[in-house]
Amino acid sequence: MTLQHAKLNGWVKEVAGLCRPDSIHWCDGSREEYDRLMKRMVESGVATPLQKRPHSFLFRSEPGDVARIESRTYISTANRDDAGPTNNWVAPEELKATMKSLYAGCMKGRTLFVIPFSMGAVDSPIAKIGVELTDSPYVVCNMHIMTRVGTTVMEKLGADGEFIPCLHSIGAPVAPGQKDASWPCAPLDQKYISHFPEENLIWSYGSGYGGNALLGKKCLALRIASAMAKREGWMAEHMLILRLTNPAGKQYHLAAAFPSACGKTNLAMLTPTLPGWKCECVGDDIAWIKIGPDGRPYAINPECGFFGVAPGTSYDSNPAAMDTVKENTIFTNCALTDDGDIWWEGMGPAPNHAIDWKGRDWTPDAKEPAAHANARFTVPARQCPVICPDWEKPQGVPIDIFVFGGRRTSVMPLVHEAYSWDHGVFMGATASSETTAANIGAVGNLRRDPFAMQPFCGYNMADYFGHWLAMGDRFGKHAPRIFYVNWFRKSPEGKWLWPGFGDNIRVLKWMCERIDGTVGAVETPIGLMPKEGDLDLTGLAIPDADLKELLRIDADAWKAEISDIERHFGQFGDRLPARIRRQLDDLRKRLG
Ligand code: OXD
Ligand code: MN
Repeated sequence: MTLQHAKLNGWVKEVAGLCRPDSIHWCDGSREEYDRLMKRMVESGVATPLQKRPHSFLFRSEPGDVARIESRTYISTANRDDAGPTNNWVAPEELKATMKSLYAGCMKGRTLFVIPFSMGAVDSPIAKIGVELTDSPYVVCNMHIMTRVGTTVMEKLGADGEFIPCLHSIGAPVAPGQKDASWPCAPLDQKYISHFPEENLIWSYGSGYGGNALLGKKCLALRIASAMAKREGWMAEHMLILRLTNPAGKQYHLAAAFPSACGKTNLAMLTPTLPGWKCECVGDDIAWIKIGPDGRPYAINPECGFFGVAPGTSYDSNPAAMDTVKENTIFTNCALTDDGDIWWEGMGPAPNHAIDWKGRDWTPDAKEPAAHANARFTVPARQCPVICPDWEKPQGVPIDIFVFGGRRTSVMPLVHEAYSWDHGVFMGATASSETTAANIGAVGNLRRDPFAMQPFCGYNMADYFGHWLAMGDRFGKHAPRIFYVNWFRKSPEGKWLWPGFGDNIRVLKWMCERIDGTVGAVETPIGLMPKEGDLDLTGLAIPDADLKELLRIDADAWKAEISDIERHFGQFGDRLPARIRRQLDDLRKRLG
C-alpha cells in the first residue's frame, strides 16, 4: 500500500513511539489478511474454528470484558457543560495525561495494526473515513466485517484526505517468553473509552469488547458523529433502518431507535406474518441521516456488518438472522457444542453437553447459562437473506417514519403516534427502558434513555434535543411522522401481552396507513392511538382483554411518569429547550 498521507504517517509514528509495538502492519482489508490473522489466532488457541459453520470461529472473552462499560466511557470537552449531565467528563489535558501514561509501552510484544476504514459505502456523500490503530488481531477481523477496510479507503484518503483518528489498545503488553492470555485486557479501573469531540478524536484503552474496541461503531458512528452532525446539520442516530413494501408495491422506510438489546436486530430483519407485506433490512443499529436534494431526510447504514446479541435469537424470533450466521461469522461468548457448533439460550433445544462461555463443561442442569447474556455474532450484512437491494445506495433511502421505544412491562401502550414533530421529539426525549446486559451493570432497572442515545450522545443531551427540533424545522413538510412502540407490556400476572417478532408488522402496517391517511386515530392524552378494528389482527388469536390492556392508558401511572420526567428534565436546567418543556406542560394538561 502506498503511504502518501503525511498526517496519517506522522500519527502512526507518534503512536508507535508511545506504545512501542514490536512491528507495524498496514491492513489492506483482503480475505487473505483476514485468513492469516484468524489462522494465527486458531494456532495460539484463542479462536476455535466451528466444524458446523464454514469459515466461522468462536472466541471467549475474559469474564470481566463482556459488554460496553458506560462507567468508563468519557466525553471530554473543554467545557464540562458541553458534555452535559448524561456523560462522564474529565478535562481533555487531564484525561490525555492519564491515558498517555497507560499507553506508554502498552503494545510491547505485539503488532500495531493500522486499519483505514470507511463508515458508509466509500462512494457515499454521507460516508466518513476513520483510521483505527489497534494491537488486537480480533479487532482487525471484526473491523473487516463491520466496516469497509483497506485499499479503496486509502485511495479515497489520498495524500491529504480527512480521517478520524481512533486509537485502541487492549492494554496488555507481553514480555519476551511470557505466555499470552487468551483474551488479554486491562483491569476495570484502567479501562477508558474516551472521546474528544472537539477534535474528532477517539482513545480507547483496556477492553477488547466490540462496543469498546471496534471504534467505528459506537465511538465514531454515534458519539463523534453525533457531535459532527450537530455542527454540520445532519443526524447520527442509534436506529435500525427498514424498508416496508405493502401488497400494492408501495415502499415506506422506517428508522427506529431502541436501547441496546431491545430487539432492533429482530425488527430490522422482520419476517412479516401479514400476507403480501415485505420487509427488507437496510441496517440494524445506526443511521446517518442527511437532507437530500428534494428536501427529504435520507438515511444510510454506516456499517457493513451486524454485531448482534446472540441469546434469544432463533428460527422463531429471527429466522433471517439465523440464516445470516450460517457461515463467515465470528461468535463471542457463545457455548460450544460437542459436534463443533455454537449454542445459546433461546436458540432451541439445549445440547446434553457443551462447553460454556467460560470454557467449562456445561449440562442443562447447570446453574449458570451456557452463553453470556451479551454473547454476540459478527457477520457481514450482505449475507442477510432479507438485506435490501439498496442497502449500500450512496445517497441512502428516504425516511417516512421515525419510531422510538423501549422495554417497559407496564404503563407504555403498544403504539401511539405524536401529535406534532415537537411532541415526537418529546417522546424521544423521554423514552425509557429497563436496562439490559449490553452494558456492564444491573439488569432490569428502569431508566430514561432519550432517543436510545443515553450512552452514545457525544455532547450535551439538551442540545441534542434542540438539534432534533431544528432538524424538524428544516424538514418542514417532509418531516417523518413519529411513533412510540412497546412490544414488552405484560399483564398484571406477568404474561407477555403482545406476540411480537413477525406480528409487529401489524403495528407497522397501521403506521403506513396513518401516513396514507387511510385510517384515523383516537386522540388520547398521550398521543394518537389506533381506533378499534384498525389494527390488523387477522389470523391472530389475541384475547380482547389483552388487546384492551395493551392499549390502556392508566392516568395514575402516567401522573407518576410525569414526576419522573420532571426529574429527568431537571438535570438539564436552563439548557432544556423551552419547546420541550412546553410539551410536558401540554401532556400534564391533557392528563387533567
Ligand atoms: C450494540 C449496543 O452493541 O447498543 O449495538 O450495545
Ligand atoms: Mn446498538
